[in-house]
Amino acid sequence: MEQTRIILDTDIGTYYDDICAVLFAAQSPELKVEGVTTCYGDTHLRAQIAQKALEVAGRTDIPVFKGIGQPMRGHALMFGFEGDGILEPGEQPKYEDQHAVDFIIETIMNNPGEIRVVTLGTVSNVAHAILREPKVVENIKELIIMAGVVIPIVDAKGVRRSPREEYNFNNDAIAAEIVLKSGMPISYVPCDVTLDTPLLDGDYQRIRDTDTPIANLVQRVLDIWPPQEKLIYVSVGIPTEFTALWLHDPLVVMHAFDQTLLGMWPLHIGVEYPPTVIERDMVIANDILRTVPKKLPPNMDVALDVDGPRVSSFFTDRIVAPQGNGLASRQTAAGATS
Ligand SMILES: [Ca+2]
Repeated sequence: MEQTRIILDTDIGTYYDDICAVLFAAQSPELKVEGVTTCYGDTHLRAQIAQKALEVAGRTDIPVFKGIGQPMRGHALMFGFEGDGILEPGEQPKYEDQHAVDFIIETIMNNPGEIRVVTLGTVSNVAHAILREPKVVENIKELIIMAGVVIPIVDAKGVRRSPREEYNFNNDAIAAEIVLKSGMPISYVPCDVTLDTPLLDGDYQRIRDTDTPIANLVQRVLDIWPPQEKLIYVSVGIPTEFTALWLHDPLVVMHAFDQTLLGMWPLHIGVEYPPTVIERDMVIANDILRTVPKKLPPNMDVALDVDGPRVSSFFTDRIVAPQGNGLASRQTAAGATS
């Protein structure tokens, strides 16, 4: 089996779904994860969290690199649970010395046409890689982005679930603009689509019923989320209750090697900064990056629909599988024949 080679770029620690994506990737023999790179805010802490997740998964063969924490404009607003339930007090997992941007450039340029980069947070590291070595644009196989909004959706309670000020892009909007306009081959998976991938109750129960280090770690992280979600919403003036455990980030990792889950359409996505009503903060902002479909020649492939139930079961199958999910035996078998 030929493996899909990816770099996983993540703001692991803010929400629950990045660590779920890292563990899903670690448990997927279809993938050769060249490295995990961290973005946004305290990228040192995030690298430690990623390293710990890979240790739990028995995948210390995957190197972890600290990336860019500060957006090109403004400041990183840290929120979320940032490692609670993952790192023990005082625990300091050791990751690589090389910088994430150097690693991304080196890996792409040494393997032209081979490497997919999957971004699960800000696209700061990719933007810096483009600025430092513009040839990554023509040498990357594909950039798969989980970010932004194409068609905002409002739930039955009138709460806008996919806000125009979506955070992965707007936590470093200049980086997002550089990447979206770069000409890289892009698969764009906006959060209005990933919001169709709740972890279903039966699958959540399968994780609870599984007593392995990986399943236990996922359960600890998922258990922390509902009160966090409530605090995040109430802090911006929207009373809400727990909604769902969406599998935003695991979904885009799946798409790297299984293109049957998402309906992808060639579209032109423009980048604009029109005055934007931010209902959550009750202000109008002039610096919010919006991604808007245009009736122009396509510039990327855009996800417009998803098989949500299959995402939930696929994710769960990998999380409840034994550590390594047969990966070592498959690698040995591949090595024996080469
Ligand atoms: Ca993320």
